[in-house]
Amino acid sequence: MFEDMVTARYYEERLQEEYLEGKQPAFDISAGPIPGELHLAAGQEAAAAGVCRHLRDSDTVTAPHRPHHVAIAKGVDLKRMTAEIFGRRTGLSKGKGGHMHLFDPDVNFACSGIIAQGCPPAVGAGLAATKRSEDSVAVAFLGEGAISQGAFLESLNLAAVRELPVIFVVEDNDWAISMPKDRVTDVDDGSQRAGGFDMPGVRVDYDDATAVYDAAKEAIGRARAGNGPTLLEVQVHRRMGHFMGDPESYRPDEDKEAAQERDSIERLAADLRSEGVADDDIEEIRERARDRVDEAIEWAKDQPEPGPEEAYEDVFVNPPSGVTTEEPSHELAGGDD
Ligand SMILES: Cc1ncc(C[n+]2csc(CCOP(=O)(O)OP(=O)(O)O)c2C)c(N)n1
Ligand SMILES: [Mg+2]
Repeated sequence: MFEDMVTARYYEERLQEEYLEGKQPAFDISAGPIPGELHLAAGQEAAAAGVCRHLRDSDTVTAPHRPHHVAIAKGVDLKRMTAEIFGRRTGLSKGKGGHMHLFDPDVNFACSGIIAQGCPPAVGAGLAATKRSEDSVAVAFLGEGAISQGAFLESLNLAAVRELPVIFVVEDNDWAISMPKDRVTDVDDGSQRAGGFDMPGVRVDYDDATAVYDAAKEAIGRARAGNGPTLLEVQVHRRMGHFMGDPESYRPDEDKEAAQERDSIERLAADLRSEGVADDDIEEIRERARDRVDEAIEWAKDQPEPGPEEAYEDVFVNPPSGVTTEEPSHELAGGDD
């Protein structure tokens, strides 16, 4: 878990540097080697690490728009994921998806920029496992801002009614972009949603990887044994803005400071030390993580970009409606003009 967490944190620190290249001083979101939005998960690593430690490659995980820590903990290929984020041809989605659309069928991982969108496919994966008499499980990660979405509530219902092996993991970082939780949800504890569907609801109040691990062990064991779904909420902390470049002018300073003060990585490091793990061994894990990340980023930056003609490949409609490869016809366009 510690290695997954430090890998995710360092990975995102490196992505930040790459992302900012060429975007400043006026913050041009389309400039630089990683154009578009970038949502970082610093402060949320414990949720992913504690849950995914119990998973096999054959288990399915869906994640939302803040996916890197989950993808890393699920074992997504780091090089191909990085190439995807840089928009390169060898990326997981051939460079067409970017950081919010990482798909890795080798380890059954998918994510989406549409919040709560991962819930129905996770229920589908759970249903498929049941029909095939396999003991695979599916885990849908989502933010607390998505717990009133229809897709989430309908997924809870179907998973409960069919007793499917699905675990819904809510990462409660208290914010949905600039919207504090208490302005959009009346319950403090999102796991209470489970009660309405007659499924267990569990909340881990602190972003302690070990506590998440214990709670997830029970939920995943339950699902694997054919005893149905669980809703697990984990209190995490958003150490950064909603996306890179977010000035966070809406966020009280005390809240920002509180998020900086509690760091689940340092907490786990302290736990490891108290269990007798030597400082050198902890440092070795950090170094191995840094080397792996640096190598993935260097590799990805060397990869070719897709050609314009590849835009029409791997799409449902080809060519997309209204697009033709033929030269425009002047006659059709209106005679002499
Ligand atoms: C269905 C849908 N509505 C709105 C958005 C725009 N949007 C992107 S992120 C976000 C807030 C998400 O908050 P939360 O679920 O708490 O996740 P967090 O960003 O805190 O990780 C919104 C509203 C979206 N992506 N999808
Ligand atoms: Mg949130």
